[in-house]
Amino acid sequence: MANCFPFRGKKRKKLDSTIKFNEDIDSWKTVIFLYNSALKEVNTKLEILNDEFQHVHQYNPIEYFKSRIKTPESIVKKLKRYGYESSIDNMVNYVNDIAGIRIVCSFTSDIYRIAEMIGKQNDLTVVSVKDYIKNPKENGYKSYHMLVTVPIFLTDQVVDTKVEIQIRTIAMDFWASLEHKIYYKFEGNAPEYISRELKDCADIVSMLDARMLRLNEAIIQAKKENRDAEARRRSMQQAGS
Ligand code: 0O2
Repeated sequence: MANCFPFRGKKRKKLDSTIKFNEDIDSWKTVIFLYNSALKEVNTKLEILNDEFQHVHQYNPIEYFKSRIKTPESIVKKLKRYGYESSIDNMVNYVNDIAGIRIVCSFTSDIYRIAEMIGKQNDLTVVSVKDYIKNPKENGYKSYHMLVTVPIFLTDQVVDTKVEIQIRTIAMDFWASLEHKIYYKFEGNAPEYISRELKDCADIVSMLDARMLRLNEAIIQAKKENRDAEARRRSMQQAGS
């Protein structure tokens, strides 16, 4: 799909080759500039998609979304964990979530709706998907991750830049945010009973999500029945007058 995109004669490059080219100047700044630009592009797309959805269906699938650039410390930690030296080349090639966007929505069904809308954007390339909702992690973590690339149009070239999009419900986000803090407090070595408690909480969160989804479906159905009953009442009134 990437090759179909029109780049008006500009050379299309991957981020690592751009960095080599700029190594003498200020490669760190160049990289961060590209990731920031990629976040701006995807943020705008999400705003437009959400507004359009509201306009067409009178419903916002996205509660809110936020973006961030990974801190240098966190990048170095991840490279170390993967067994790579800390270099700009390695960070661009092996750390996929330097530019990250987290989308929080109300219901699990919204997650797949949003993922589908993102997948249909012609100028985004979906590189990979990790569905931790269908396949939760052992600790109970649930979320839908999409790794996409977005073309950044510079004056003389187009650079495909990676953005990791995480999509989850409010309840999943609540659990993940607390688990993240606890994980960092124990640097990954939380006592067994704490991990067990966290997993129990993840199960409660999943149950809550399922109940809220069923409740929402029941509300939609009840509203539809009310509308239908009102329409029948009106047409009987008209027939009688
Ligand atoms: P931070 O501080 O949030 O940035 P990959 O190289 O992409 O195959 P990676 O990066 O582990 O391997 O991929 P994955 O599984 O997509 O995880 C990326 C991010 O998802 C993490 O980034 C977290 O934000 C989130 N995440 C993944 N697993 C968990 C989990 O068990 N608990 C919580 N709370 N979040 C999780 P970082 O760099 O770990 O952290």
